Amino acid sequence: MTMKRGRGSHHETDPETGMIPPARERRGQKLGGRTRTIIKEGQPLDPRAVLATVLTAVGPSWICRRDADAGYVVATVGGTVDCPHTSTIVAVGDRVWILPDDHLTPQGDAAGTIVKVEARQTLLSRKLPGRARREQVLVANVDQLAIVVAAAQPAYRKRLIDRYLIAADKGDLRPFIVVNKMDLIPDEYLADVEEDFAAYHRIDVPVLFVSVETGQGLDRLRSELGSASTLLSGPSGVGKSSLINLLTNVRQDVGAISEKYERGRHTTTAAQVFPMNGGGSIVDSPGIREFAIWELSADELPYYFEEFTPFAGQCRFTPCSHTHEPGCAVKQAVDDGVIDEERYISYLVLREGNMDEQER
Ligand SMILES: Nc1nc2c(ncn2[C@@H]2O[C@H](COP(=O)(O)OP(=O)(O)OP(=O)(O)O)[C@@H](O)[C@H]2O)c(=O)[nH]1
Ligand SMILES: [Mg+2]
Ligand SMILES: [Zn+2]
Repeated sequence: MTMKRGRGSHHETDPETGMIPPARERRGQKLGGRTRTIIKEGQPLDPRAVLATVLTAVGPSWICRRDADAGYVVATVGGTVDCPHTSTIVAVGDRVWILPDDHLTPQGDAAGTIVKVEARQTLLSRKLPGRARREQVLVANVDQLAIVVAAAQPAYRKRLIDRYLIAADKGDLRPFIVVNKMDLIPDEYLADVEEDFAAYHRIDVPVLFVSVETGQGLDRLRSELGSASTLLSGPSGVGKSSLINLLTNVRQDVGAISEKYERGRHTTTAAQVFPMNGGGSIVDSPGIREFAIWELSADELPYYFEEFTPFAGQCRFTPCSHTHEPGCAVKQAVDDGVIDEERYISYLVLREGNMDEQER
C-alpha cells in the first residue's frame, strides 16, 4: 500500500478483501451459515409484502424506506428470495419487497424479511477484491456516478478514474468527475490542474472543480445533481461525505437510525442513500481502495476508449491491439497528441491485466 491518504489510517474496509465488515458478516450469516438463502425466481408474492428501497446496510440487516408511507423498515434476507440476479443478492439502491414482521427490532424499528428483489436498472459493480472471481455490486439503480477525487491529499490517480468510467459505461450510469479540495492548490498551479483533466472534457465527461472549504463550484455541482439520483464514489478521504453534508440536510435522518445499530463509527462504512429536498437522491459510499472491472476482455476493451474509434479503422493490421503493431493509427494519434497519453496508458495497463488495483 503506497496510496496517500488525506488523514490518519482509519480502516473501515477489510484490509484483505477491501470489503466492509458488515457485508462479510452478512454473507457468512445469511449465505454460508445455517440460514442459507435460496434464490428462486418467479414464485408468487405474498400479498402482505410492501415495496421499499434499500437505503443502507447495518450489520446483517438493511435499512429500507417503504414507498407507501416513506417509513423505515429494518429488513433481513432469509429463506427463499425471488431475485433475478445471482451476485450480491441485495445492494443499496435495490427495489425490494418486504414481508413485515409482527415484532419490532430491539431498537424499536419496524422489521421485516426481504422476499423479492426487483431487476436492477443500473449498477456500479467491480470484481470482488481478492482471489475470488466474483462480482460485487456496490450500488444499484442510481442515474449518475460522480467520481470524486481530491486535487491533493490524497493525490488523484488517472488509472482509477478510467476504470470507473468503464464501470459506469457497463452499468449504464452517466459519469462525471468531481475534483474536490481545490483550495489546497496554490493559485499558480490552478491552471495546470484544470489542464490535467482536459482529456475528460474532450470525451464529454464533465469535470467539476470544487472545494468544500471555500464553496467553490458547489452551485455547478448542485445543478449537475439536479433531480437525479447520484452515487458519490472514490478513494477514502477525498471529501465525499463532506460534500453530502453540504448538499443535503436530511442526512441526520437515516444516519440516526444506522447509528443505533452501529455505534461509534465515524467514517463511511456502507453506502447510504440520502433523499434530497428538491427530489432525487445522493448516495454516499465508503472509500474505494481497489477497483477491478468485473468481466472485461481484451477484445472489448478498445470500445470503452471511444476516442480511439476514429483511428482504430486506419491501423495497418486488423485486428490491431494498439500496443506493438507497426502502422498503428491509435499509437500515432497518441504520438501526435490527439489522443491523451494518460488515457492510452490506462488502456495499456488494463490490457496487461485487469487486476485489483492498489498503487497504480
Ligand atoms: N482542505 C480541504 N479539506 C477537505 C475538503 N473536503 C473535505 N476535506 C477534509 O477531508 C477529510 C476527509 O473528508 P471526508 O468527507 O470524510 O472524506 P470521504 O471521501 O467521505 O472519506 P471516506 O468516508 O473514508 O471514504 C476531512 O478531514 C475533511 O474535513 C476540501 O474541500 N478542502
Ligand atoms: Mg465518507
Ligand atoms: Zn492499432
